[in-house]
Amino acid sequence: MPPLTFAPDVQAAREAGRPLVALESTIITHGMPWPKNVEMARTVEADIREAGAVPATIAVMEGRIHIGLTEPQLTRLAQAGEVMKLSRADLAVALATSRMGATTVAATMICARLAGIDVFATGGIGGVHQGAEQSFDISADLQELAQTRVTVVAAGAKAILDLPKTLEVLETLGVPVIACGQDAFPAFWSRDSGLTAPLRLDHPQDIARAHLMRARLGLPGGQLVANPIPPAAEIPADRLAPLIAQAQAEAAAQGISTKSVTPFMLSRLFELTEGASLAANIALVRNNALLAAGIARALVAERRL
Ligand code: PSU
Ligand code: MN
Repeated sequence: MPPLTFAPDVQAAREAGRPLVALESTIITHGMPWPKNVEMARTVEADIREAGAVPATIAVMEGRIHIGLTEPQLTRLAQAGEVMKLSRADLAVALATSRMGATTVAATMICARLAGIDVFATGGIGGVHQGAEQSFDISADLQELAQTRVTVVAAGAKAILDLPKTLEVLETLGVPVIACGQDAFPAFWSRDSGLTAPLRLDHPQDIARAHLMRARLGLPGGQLVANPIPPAAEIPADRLAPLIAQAQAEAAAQGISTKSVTPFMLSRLFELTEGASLAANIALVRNNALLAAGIARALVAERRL
């Protein structure tokens, strides 16, 4: 039996068959600075409730996978200095040794699946890093999408990544990449990466049906739903490009590698954009939470048919 602890409201939702949306915690501990991180987490949870679903923020504490955090747990996690960043490789070690850990997209998918939650909202997924032909830095998030049956709603992937290579790897792994509301694959802070997404579905009901169809076909793996940032919150790609290049050069000069690459790039960009990247980040996560709630509701309705 996996060591799962459900928050009381999540447990009640499970028993009543209400729609649930999983949320990751690495975005809180390694993706945004205190106290904006905890404010974002609370706001996104409230958004999901308002949209008629129940949020379940996932993290590892005291040897248990928590599916849904209480308010004190959320604050403790957001404020803690030493939190492990947990991907598939790290989950069991963190649990076995009772370390506090925040789940990435990959680990959140694993935990959501164990908890029977089909839909997960985040900001951006990990992908193929620029220079991966040298560094081999490809996020475990991509492989997880290929093997764990959870629909992940993200605003595409950041321009700190190599987006064409990220789409190529997803195609190789057989992961459906579905743009919502447009043909273009979105690039996190910008609505259009200049690349066309392989698939497009504009309605939560269709995304829910495709999720269920994968199960009927016996296909493992999830779906990546790429939801563009709202127009008002967008940051033009040409404003970010030189700042991304600068942060990348600093990362290389300082020998930043493996798990530290993404957090380093995120925090440097927050500094270099004087907080503008953070405001956009929060807007897009909220937007993804709303779409995820719609998909979760549609799944409940489809299963009742
Ligand atoms: N991209 C973002 N914000 C994030 C992350 C990615 O725009 O917070 C986090 C997510 O938790 C993602 C992880 O799963 O970073 C990927 O890390 P890595 O590249 O080390 O696999
Ligand atoms: Mn990596």
